[in-house]
Amino acid sequence: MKFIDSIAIIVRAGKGGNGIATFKTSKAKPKMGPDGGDGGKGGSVYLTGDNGVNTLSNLRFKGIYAAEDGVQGGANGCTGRCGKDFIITVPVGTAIFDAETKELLGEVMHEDHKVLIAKGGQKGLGNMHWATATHQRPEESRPGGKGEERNIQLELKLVADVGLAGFPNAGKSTLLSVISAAKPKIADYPFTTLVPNLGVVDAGANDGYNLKSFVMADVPGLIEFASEGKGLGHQFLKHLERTSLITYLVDIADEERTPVEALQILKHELMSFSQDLGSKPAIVVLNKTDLVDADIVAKWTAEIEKLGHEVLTISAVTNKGLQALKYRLYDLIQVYKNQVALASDKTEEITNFLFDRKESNDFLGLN
Ligand SMILES: Nc1nc2c(ncn2[C@@H]2O[C@H](COP(=O)(O)OP(=O)(O)OP(=O)(O)O)[C@@H](O)[C@H]2O)c(=O)[nH]1
Ligand SMILES: [Mg+2]
Repeated sequence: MKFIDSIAIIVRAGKGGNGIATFKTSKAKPKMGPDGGDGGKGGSVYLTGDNGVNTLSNLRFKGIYAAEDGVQGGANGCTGRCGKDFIITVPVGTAIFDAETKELLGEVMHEDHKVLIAKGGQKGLGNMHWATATHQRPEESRPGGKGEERNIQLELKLVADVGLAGFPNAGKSTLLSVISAAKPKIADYPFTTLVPNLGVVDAGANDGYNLKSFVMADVPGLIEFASEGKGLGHQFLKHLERTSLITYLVDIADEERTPVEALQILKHELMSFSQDLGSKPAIVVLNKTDLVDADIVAKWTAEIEKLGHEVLTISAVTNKGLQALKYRLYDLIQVYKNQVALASDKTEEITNFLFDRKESNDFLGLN
């Protein structure tokens, strides 16, 4: 399936059903009171998160997503049926922007998280509401309200625990394919990977209860000046932003640059893209150790450690060092998540602010 991580759509909520002005009728008493019923509320449009979906591709077939209108009220005080909501399923991690103002309207944060993006019109009121002792045959009724319509831009940032940052051909896809069930394309030439791949890595049920797993993202290879838009890396660097941990995957046998040079360029690109991304917790993994002697591995491990990085050495092809890597990544993710949990009150506040503001605007009729 084609991978799409940015798409503009129109969402249209249903109009509220009109209230009507009718009167009870009886042959014996022709002048009876009002019985016009209310209309039904218009359906709203929501986005909801689904962990099983990881692209916005299915939204490209249709430009307008419309919920149903509410039905008009009836005589005898009958209320019209409410319009059905329209629910659009998107990947977790989809951010919603107003396409015109670019304002961030909300974000789909987790599975089943439902975000209102176009509120259905209010129901109309029947003439029964206007009846008073001195106004017994009201002709008034209120039409249903208009449903909201918005042009929205959806932007997907994949949610993974670990992101692989490396030059083309470093072995990122190979690594993902040997430690998860993902089957990305692997080849002996640069830029094999054109779209991000996610894989669930099972680090082993070593506490006897919990399955210790995490999600790893293999993104297309980065090159120097990727942060300025060169190569394919730029448009995918944003996917690394949401990961807890960056793994710099470096080809120790690369003839074009030393592991230290490779690491410095990669770090520079991440930092130039965003300071947040560049200062994320990270480890360095030296790959393809099967192609060089042990003293070379020891030398570059020491050089990179001197720069203050934790280093692990692997061979994705011979499986050397993979179990140690899985355990270490799992543990580091837990450390990171605990730190985030401690700071999470603040995060909650920011998210709630976005939704509260939207909801209160709805309530006040400002949207
Ligand atoms: N000898 C050896 N070769 C490896 C190892 N890991 C990967 N390779 C080879 O390196 C080449 C590139 O591997 P990929 O996994 O496609 O590299 P990538 O980083 O995903 O590359 P892009 O998708 O282009 O960014 C393939 O020919 C792999 O077989 C390793 O540990 N040892
Ligand atoms: Mg690849």
